Amino acid sequence: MAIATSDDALGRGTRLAEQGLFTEALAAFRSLSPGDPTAELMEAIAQCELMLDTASSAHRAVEAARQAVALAPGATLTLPEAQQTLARALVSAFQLPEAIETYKQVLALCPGDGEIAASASEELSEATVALVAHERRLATMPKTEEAWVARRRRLQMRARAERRPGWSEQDWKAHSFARLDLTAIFGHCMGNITRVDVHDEKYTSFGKEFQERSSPAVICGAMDDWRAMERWTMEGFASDFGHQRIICDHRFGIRMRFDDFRAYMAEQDDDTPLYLFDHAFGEYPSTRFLVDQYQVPEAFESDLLAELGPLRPPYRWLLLGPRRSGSALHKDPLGTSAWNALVSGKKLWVLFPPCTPPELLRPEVASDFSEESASCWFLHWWKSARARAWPEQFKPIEFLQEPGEVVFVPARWWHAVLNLEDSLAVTQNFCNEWNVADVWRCTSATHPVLARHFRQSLKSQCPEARPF
Ligand SMILES: O=C(O)CCC(=O)C(=O)O
Ligand SMILES: [Fe+2]
Repeated sequence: MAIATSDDALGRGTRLAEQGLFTEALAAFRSLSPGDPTAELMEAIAQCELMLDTASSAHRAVEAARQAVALAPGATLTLPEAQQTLARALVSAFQLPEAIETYKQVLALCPGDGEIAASASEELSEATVALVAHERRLATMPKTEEAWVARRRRLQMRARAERRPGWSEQDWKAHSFARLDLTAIFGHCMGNITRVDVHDEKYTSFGKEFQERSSPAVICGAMDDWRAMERWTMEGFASDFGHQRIICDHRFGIRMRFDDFRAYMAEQDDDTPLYLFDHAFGEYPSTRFLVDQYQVPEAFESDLLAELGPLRPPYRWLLLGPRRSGSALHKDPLGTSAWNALVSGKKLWVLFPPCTPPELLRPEVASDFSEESASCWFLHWWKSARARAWPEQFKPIEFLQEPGEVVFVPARWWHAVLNLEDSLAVTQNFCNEWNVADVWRCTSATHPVLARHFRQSLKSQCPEARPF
């Protein structure tokens, strides 16, 4: 049996880091650090933490870099190199005066025009500019707790006004939904969805059984190994990217700092609260690590739209919403299917077959409820409509989604979702061999430019799939 040596772990960590798998690389490096904290190892840890680029990883990078400096010079690491990593970590952690001091030490250690001196002096100028900007920003920040609360309140009001421009403060609470116990109202639902465990034989034919037949299903067990399941918490997010402005609702151009949205979630008692739908979380430097903390379930790995690269319309969203928020009745865009994985909370889902006439899916007579409010649809209509004798071909599917469960929504199915508890989920829309005809039909009808690129990419990717 091979015995793992520290060299193995170091080599494995380095390889993982080279592939961009910084969290995994850190796990390999950290397995060594208590016993053998060499300067090189602490430097490697600091650099990986810096690549993660979150607030908490910046602080861990500072700590590791300080140790590297204390241990330097190592066999392959010089003191100026270790100091420079420390200075970079201090910049990331916004400890700018200390970073500037450290850059000056680097320059004192290696005067001249070597590579380190050149980059350190450039970074020193950047840090000096950043310090001025930071101090200017600090000067405009509220000075007291009260001023912070007032600022937050102002931002929340602005976001709500952008979302529903005509609504007064009373309109947001007109139905007093906040007083209702949603779980008591909807806890006993039809529950008529098929559940498939990834360990069951049935999962091996999920494509033929569910995707080809366009049958919704819930997949269990696909999220068991997701790091998201333990790491995605409100506290963790706040410490990693509380300052990050995220997209709350791109249709209305609403953006908010994560911390402000978190405070809104905790404080609000709106009937139909704001719901965070961010499709750029894979791109902001401070949140892109989230993409490595979940895996696309095996049944949905193939994605014919992936080849479109930057031309691809938004396709993955981080969903965070307080109880009573949700998605009003809709079909997903461009004939795509979707998977929706719940990390925490509870969601109530209702789905109707694609051919269900839309007029069957809302009140017959005009009522004062807002069309695109999920809570109004559920509480003013679905609560009683669910008891109807539904024609067999339009029979709805209604169920509760629990954490760890992935919902499969086939192309063109109507669906509405209500968060019964504060809920955090990730969802992706996709196109594979089972729904490529739907995607082609929708795309070519409404997005000619995209359709042209899609056609080209389909021809080269899978010449056998010819929906056109
Ligand atoms: O609110 C939800 O979880 C459902 C989201 C959804 O249906 C969508 O993004 O298309
Ligand atoms: Fe949807």
